[in-house]
This record gives sequence, structure tokens and C-alpha cells, in this order.
Amino acid sequence: MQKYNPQKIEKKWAKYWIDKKIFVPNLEKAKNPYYALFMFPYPSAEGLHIGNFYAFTSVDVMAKYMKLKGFDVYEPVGWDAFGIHSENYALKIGETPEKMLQRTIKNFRKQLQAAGLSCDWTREVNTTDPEYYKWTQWIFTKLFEKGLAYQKEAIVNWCPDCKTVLADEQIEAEGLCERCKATVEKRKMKQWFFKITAYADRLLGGLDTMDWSEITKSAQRNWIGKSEGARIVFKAKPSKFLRLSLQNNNIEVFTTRVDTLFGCTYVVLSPEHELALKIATSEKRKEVEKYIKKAGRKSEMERKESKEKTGIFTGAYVVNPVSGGKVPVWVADYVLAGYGTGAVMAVPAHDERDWEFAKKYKLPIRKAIVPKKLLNLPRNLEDIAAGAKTELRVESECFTCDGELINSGKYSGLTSEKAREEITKWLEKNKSGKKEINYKLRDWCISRQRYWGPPIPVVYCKHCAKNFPKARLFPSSSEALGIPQSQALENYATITVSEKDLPVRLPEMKSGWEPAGDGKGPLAKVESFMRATCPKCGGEARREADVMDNFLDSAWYFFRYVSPRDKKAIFDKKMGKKWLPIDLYVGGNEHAVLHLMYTRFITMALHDLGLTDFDNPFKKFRANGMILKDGKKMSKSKGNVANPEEYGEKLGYDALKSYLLFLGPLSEDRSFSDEGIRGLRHWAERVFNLNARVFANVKDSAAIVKKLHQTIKAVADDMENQKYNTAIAKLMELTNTLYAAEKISAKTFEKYVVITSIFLPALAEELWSQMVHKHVRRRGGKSIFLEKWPTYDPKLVIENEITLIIQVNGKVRDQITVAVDTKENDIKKLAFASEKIKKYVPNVDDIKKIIFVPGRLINLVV
Ligand code: ANZ
Ligand code: ZN
Repeated sequence: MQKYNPQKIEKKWAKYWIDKKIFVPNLEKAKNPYYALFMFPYPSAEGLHIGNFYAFTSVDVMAKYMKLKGFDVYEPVGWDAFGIHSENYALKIGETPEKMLQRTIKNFRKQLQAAGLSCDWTREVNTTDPEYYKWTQWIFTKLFEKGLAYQKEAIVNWCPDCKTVLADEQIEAEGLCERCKATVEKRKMKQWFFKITAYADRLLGGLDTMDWSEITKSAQRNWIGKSEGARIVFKAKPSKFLRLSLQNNNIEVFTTRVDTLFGCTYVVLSPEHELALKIATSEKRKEVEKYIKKAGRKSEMERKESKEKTGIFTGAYVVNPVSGGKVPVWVADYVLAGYGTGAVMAVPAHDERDWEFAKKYKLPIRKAIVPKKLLNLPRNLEDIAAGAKTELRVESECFTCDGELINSGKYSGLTSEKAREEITKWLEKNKSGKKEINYKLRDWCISRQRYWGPPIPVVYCKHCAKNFPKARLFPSSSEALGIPQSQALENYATITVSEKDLPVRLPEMKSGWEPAGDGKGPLAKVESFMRATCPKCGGEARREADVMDNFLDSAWYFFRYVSPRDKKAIFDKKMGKKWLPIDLYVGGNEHAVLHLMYTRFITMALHDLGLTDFDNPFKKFRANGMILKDGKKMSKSKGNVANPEEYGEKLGYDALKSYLLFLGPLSEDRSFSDEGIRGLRHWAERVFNLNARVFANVKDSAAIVKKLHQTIKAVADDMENQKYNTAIAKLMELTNTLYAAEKISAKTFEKYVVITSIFLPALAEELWSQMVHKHVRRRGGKSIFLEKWPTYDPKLVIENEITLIIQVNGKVRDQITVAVDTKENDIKKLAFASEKIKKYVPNVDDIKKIIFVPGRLINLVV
């Protein structure tokens, strides 16, 4: 008997599939398109990671299944090769990113091909290819035209190790750089942004109807963070010390709790607020200035988390618009510059942060709300004695909860909800405030002071300044552009490079491409690059020296796949109509508010450019769970990484892939173990060895035929719902059933091999090729993946018997097993005849009503 030798057969069939283009669809002619996509591989130096490999496999089995179901399946593959990750590694090993990537991509491709995935290897894309990034730049120019790409000086995240700014989404919860884990600082710099906030409502609203993992959708909801409230104006309190020019220094605050307005006892500005220093009285100015400087050095995280609140009184006062009372203005770093108006009305009685601050600085605390629960508290001694000593506990729990207003003038007695409405109405009438919705989401900072990315396709032209949008240059950015400091405040026009001149090629830099940390992109050093001709006036201009965030490269790659060699357009519209949106997308939930948010935004923007008719790029998105080892997330730093190549080589990729899928539901974390893989390897061997029991002219038992048909149906049902683990379990059961017989027919085995092929592709292909010669010669040696998913006989799938529950007054008292087609009347008779039921219903005449749920239960109401 032949021995199962995965090393040999997996290599053989992987090559065969690629050579014979088995998984290369005809994109133009396809009638039944199915677009299956795994997240864009990042050809890292470490090679294939088991977590990615798992996500790839989760898509791949579905692709194989849909192919057998008769779809024209497209599972493209390419390389997300720009970006800090590649560049940092290149820096570490002292090689240029370009050279390094040639090697790592080759290695990655080799690994993926060895794994027998059904990717289309003829349509690879690579984000560092000028033919690709031409269109990344094109997107930028289109967004610029629509006002969705703009420059502003803002407080941004700066990674001191990566020496570049980063987007908010690229900062991990603890305030660390997503790439290098350094603590990110805040800096005020002029940067390029994409106006993702313009889509906040659309990004939020679309979520409800999307077939995406719930965990991903809720992460996006939280990140967008919609808050409904009001903007309220606190007018400056004139005083004899206040200079005239400051008298209209009104402070606007954003609050979600207008109902607490009477409880506001002071107002706080963030240190970055433009009035922070301006409003300070002359005596206080020095101190305030010192405080602002110190706060600027803290990271946002430090400020949010710090236990000990700090702040400083400015000496100034403003007026509470509803009560007319004057309240002091403080500056404190627990108020963030980038949210709302960067100023708050402090209500220490009802906001914990304000409370801590007020306690520390001995500021008045004034109650404006009595929590609802408190109102219901017992009022007499008996009730209190009966156990309701909860007043204090309730109060502290309800720090911020709604209730009934007190100390609030004519609003006292109203509920919080009603009061919010009424007070807002009053504010609007008196021009002291208005309803406002705020989002946590901030615009996407896309410029990077790095080398390895697509240049931002913009030039700065002095000559065009009169006629085009002006870019008032700041000293730091002018220096980066090689514009003399003396001209820094001259006006320049920002002009995007025209489509015919794209791509703006990234010049080759053999040296000096390391980030310098001075806020300039390394390209600023390449004079031949920086010198440009203005596309509008033909005059001399300077290029932008920053490159774009690599998350932009990966925000649109799936569009490119539908016509990857298109010279005329970002993608062929007709092909887009045919293939998009993507049918199934799988990847890690760590991308919930990164890649997955950016793709939705770019898709909406392309929609608004008239390129697509959909807003959601992925019809179905599933977040895969993490792979753990010894209870911990696999990671290089923990030294517990399983290398897929190593396991694939040792035990076979078929065994490894099905093991990963068998471990549990797709969305759940799973623990990787060596014994586990061996179990799947053992199954693969059993499948292989069954071949020795196959004969052309055997008649299978009815039990075998029935089990086969049931499995064909059950596996298909599971596949449609990405229940890969239970699908494999059912195939294993069928394997056991087949082993129970001495001999099995070629006809049965053939079907069995086809349905098993989605999980054990190389093995199945091998068995198929052997069978083709032995039993099914007529097919003449074609791949098993050109077969069709077998049909099942519906009659055989149905169980012959069913078990029904018998209830009396809704309580389960017995159960009976009957033939499937038993009539309702006969079932009732059987129920009455049950000895157990007779105990509860001795007299049939007592039955008032019979509830019968076919196939499930019968309930006797007495
Ligand atoms: C008064 C108040 C009373 C507030 C109360 C809360 C509770 P969300 O829901 O996250 O939108 N706030 C506003 N801008 C801020 C900033 N830049 N930095 C720090 N805090 C800021 O939270 C909105 C609430 O957060 C606002 O409502 C404001 O405090 C605070 F019992 O105003 B509130
Ligand atoms: Zn970093």
C-alpha cells in the first residue's frame, strides 16, 4: 500500500495548479463572479506568520468551496510593500527597502505557493510599483480637488523612534506607536490630512445594515464616537483690569449635559486653547505660560490617565449664560485640545474629573441634579428599617446619571431629558448656544516624514499664489521644502500634479534615506526631486517632501485587482461593476478602526467620484480570532511563534490548514498545540488510506449512502456560514462511517473526495488523479477543482424518525419518537397513551387545548 507523503504530493499539486492556471478565472467572461479576499499580505522579513496564514486559509477554503459550487472564483494576491514596517527592518539590517523587499517578497510568494492556496498568481499587484502608486497619488489629487485633502497645522502624534507623525488610528490604546511600540509624543506641526470626518455620519449609519462581525462594527462605532449635546458660550466678564481688546474673549464649551449648566462652578481651557494665555490677567500670565509649556511635553495618554490632576487659574472670569453668575477660568491638561471646542464647563457635582479637580483646588461644588433612584428612596423610618440604607451608595454611583433638576432656577423639577431640551431652546433663543453633535473621529493624518512611500503629488508655486489656494508656509515646513527662511511667510499656491504627469516617482536614494527626526521627509535632501515645474504656470516650483501613509496604499488595492494592468484608469469601471463589492473578506480585528475604516472612507470617496455604486467594499467581513500558544498571543517578543512553513514541511500544509480551522469557530481565539496538528495529520492519513478499500463494483449499505448524502448537505450548510470547524467534524464522522465497511464503492468515494478537497486539497487532488486512472477514466485527468460539488438526494437527507417533546401546561413531561410522516392525530393519541403523561392527565376530557408544533413538541393544556 502507498504511504501518505504530504511533502511529495503537496509540492507536486501546488505546482500543477499554478502551471495549469486552475485558479485563474477569466475576469471578463466570468458569469458567476465570486470575489474572495484575504487581507493584503505585508511581505515582512520574518516571512509568513501563523496568524496571517490562518486568515488566508479561512478565505481560501471558501474560495475552493465556491469554485466547486460553480462560481468563477477570484482570490487575488499582492504585496503591501511600502511603509514603516518594511523600512524599519531595512534600516535594522542596513539594506535599502527596495533591495530587501525583492528578497522578502520572493520568500513570501514561495511560502504562500507552497501552502497550496488557490490564489491567482497571474494578477499580483505591488504597492511600490509606480504603475500602482500612480493611482494612489491619483486618489490624493481627486480628494484634494474635492476639498477632502488639506493641510493644517495641528497637534499631531509624533513617534520619536520612527521619527514621523502618525494617524490617531495608528496609536495603540496605551499611547504606543502601532509599529515600534515607542511612546508617542504630541507635536504641533503642519501636516496633510484626509477629511474622514466629513463622512462620520455615513460611516456610522452604514454600519447597521452591514454583514460584518459585530465586534468590528462596534469598534468602529466607538471610534467614530458620536456625542449629542450643545455648544454653550460663556461671555468674558469685563473687569477694570481687562484690556479692551479682550472683552470679546468668549469661551465656547461643548457639553453633553446641558441639564447640569446651573451646577457649573468654573470653566477649563486646554493648555493648547488659543485663549489660554490670552485671557490670563497680567499677574497670572507668567505662571500660566509656564504651565502651558510643561503640559505640552506630556503625551495625550499621560494627560488622560494621570491620577493627579493639575491646572492653573488664569485670573479671568466668565459668565454663566443661564444663571448670570461669574465663574473662574482655569487651564488644565485634563481637557484635550482636539475634542469638542477644547474647553469645558466644569460641573464637579456630576463629573468625576471635575470633582477631583475641584477637590484639589478647593473650587465650589454645586449640585444641579438629584439622581432618579434617590427620588424613589423610602421616606419613613419603617421603610428605612426595612433595609433601604442605600442613599450614599446610590449617590456616588449616580455621579453622572440623569435625574431631576434642583438649584436650577425655573428648570428645577424638570427631568434631565426635558431640561436639556428646554435649556438648549433658551440658549438658542438668547444666542448663547446651540445644539451640536461631536465626533471623536478626527481627520486622517496621511503625511509621513519618511522615505519609503508614494510621494505626495503636490508642488508649491510662488507664481500661482495669486490665482490658486494659498499655502501659507510655516518656517519649519518652508525649510523642509528648501525655501529660504526669509521667504517663509510668503504665499505659495498648492498645486496638485496633473494626471498625465503621474506618478511622481520616488527617487532612488542609496544613502541618506533614513528618517532624520527633524520633521522633514528625507526627500527634502534630493534636490533633483524637489525642483519641479508648476503644472499650472510652468514656472519653477518646489515639491512636497513628505510621502503618504502606507495605509492609503492598502485602502484601495481591492479595486485595482479587477483590472490590475489597466493603464487608463484606476480600475476598469465595467469590471468593477462585475466583481465588486467583495463577497468575503477575512482578517484580524486589530484592523477594525485602521485599515477597515480607511477602506470604507476611500470607497465612499470613490463612490462620490462616480466610480462605484456602493459604499461598503466588503459584503461580508469576518474577523478571525487570534492564535494563542500556552495561553498567550503568539508574538516574536514572547518567543512562542509557530512557523507555518516549519509545520507545513513537517506534517503537511493540508493537515496544518485544516487544524487551524478545526480549532474552533472562526471568530474565537484558539490555542495552538503540536498534539492538535498531529490529530489532523492522522485524519488526513486515514482519508488517504481509505483508497485501498475502494472498488468499482461494490454496493454500499443504505447507512453509508445516507450518511454521505447527509454530509454533502451539512458541510455545504456549514460552509455558507463560515462554520469550518463543524464542517470538518462532519467530514471526520463520514470518514469513520466509511471505515466501518470493508469495501466502499468508487462512486461514493469520488463524492467523498470532492467534498473533502476544500480542506485537504493536495491530498484530494492526489486521490483524484489516482482514481481517474483506476475508476473514472472518462474524466481524463482534470483537476478535482474543475469538478462540481455533488448533489444530494433530499429524501436521503431527512431523518426517518423524529423525537417530539410532550408537555403538560408547558412543562416537559415525556418524549416520544415517531416516524417522520406520522400524522398529527396519531401523535396526539400516542401522547395520551404515554404512562408518564397519564399521571398528569388521567382524564382526557380535562384537556382544554392542545398546542402542536410540528417536528418539535406537543403541549397539553389542562
Ligand atoms: C459638563 C458635564 C457635566 C459633562 C457632567 C459631563 C458630565 P463625550 O460623551 O465623550 O462626548 N468634554 C468636552 N470637551 C472635552 C475636552 N476637550 N476634553 C475633555 N473633556 C471634554 O463627553 C462630553 C463631555 O466631556 C462634555 O460634557 C464635557 O463635560 C467633557 F455631569 O460638560 B461635560
Ligand atoms: Zn514608531
